Amino acid sequence: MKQFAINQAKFVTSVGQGQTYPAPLACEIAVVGRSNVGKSSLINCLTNNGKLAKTSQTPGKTRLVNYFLLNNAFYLVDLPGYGFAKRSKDEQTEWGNLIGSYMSSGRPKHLLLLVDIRHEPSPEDREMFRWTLHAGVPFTIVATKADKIGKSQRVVAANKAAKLLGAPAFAIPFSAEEKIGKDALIERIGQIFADAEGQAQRAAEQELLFASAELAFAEAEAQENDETDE
Ligand SMILES: Nc1nc2c(ncn2[C@@H]2O[C@H](COP(=O)(O)OP(=O)(O)O)[C@@H](O)[C@H]2O)c(=O)[nH]1
Ligand SMILES: [Mg+2]
Repeated sequence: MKQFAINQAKFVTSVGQGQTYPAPLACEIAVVGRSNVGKSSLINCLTNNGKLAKTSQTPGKTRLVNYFLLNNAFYLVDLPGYGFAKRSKDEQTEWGNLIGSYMSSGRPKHLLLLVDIRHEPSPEDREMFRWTLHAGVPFTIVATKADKIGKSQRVVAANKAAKLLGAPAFAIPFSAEEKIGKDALIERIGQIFADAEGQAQRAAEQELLFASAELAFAEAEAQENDETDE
């Protein structure tokens, strides 16, 4: 099979609380994690475009759900980060509402949960993980900034971070800086995309089946009525 690649990426739109999301696609993958964990850098790395998602702004400044269209086929979504201490209560509520409505919208087909490979997950990381389980959205854990630790420790540290989050002990070690784990993550995205397309296809086939069965049923009923009329 031809290897999956990301060869096209463009910004679509930013969505704030109460605003309309873009027309849905079969596959939508959201990038989740605390401010500064490396969400935007990861998106830029995957798309080979250093300017696509804005990086290293004042942490917490990104308050919008940013949509990117990849390969003209699926969305990669940059979600606003959490865990910025200087945030006011109002801002935290705003963040909670935005993420809450996004998570329960049925739009995300998969979440990339980002944790820093060097640090124990924060209470907010764990909270976000519980939210993910609650929403029932499949996820992949990505341990960012893997360049910051020795090569021999990366796999162990990444898996440990996943375990501390409360998940099965598996995470992809990743570095936007040194492109560590880039191929692995692109391959994973390829699988997610293929699954989502397959699911959408099956749903469409099922709908067609229902429609034709309903039609046949209505026709049979009409014929039966004709016969009793005679
Ligand atoms: N060493 C290293 N630094 C990174 C990596 N990814 C992101 N950063 C840095 O971490 C900071 C926050 O990155 P950003 O992508 O804006 O994080 P976001 O807030 O989660 O979107 C920036 O200064 C980045 O340069 C990485 O893989 N390795
Ligand atoms: Mg960002």
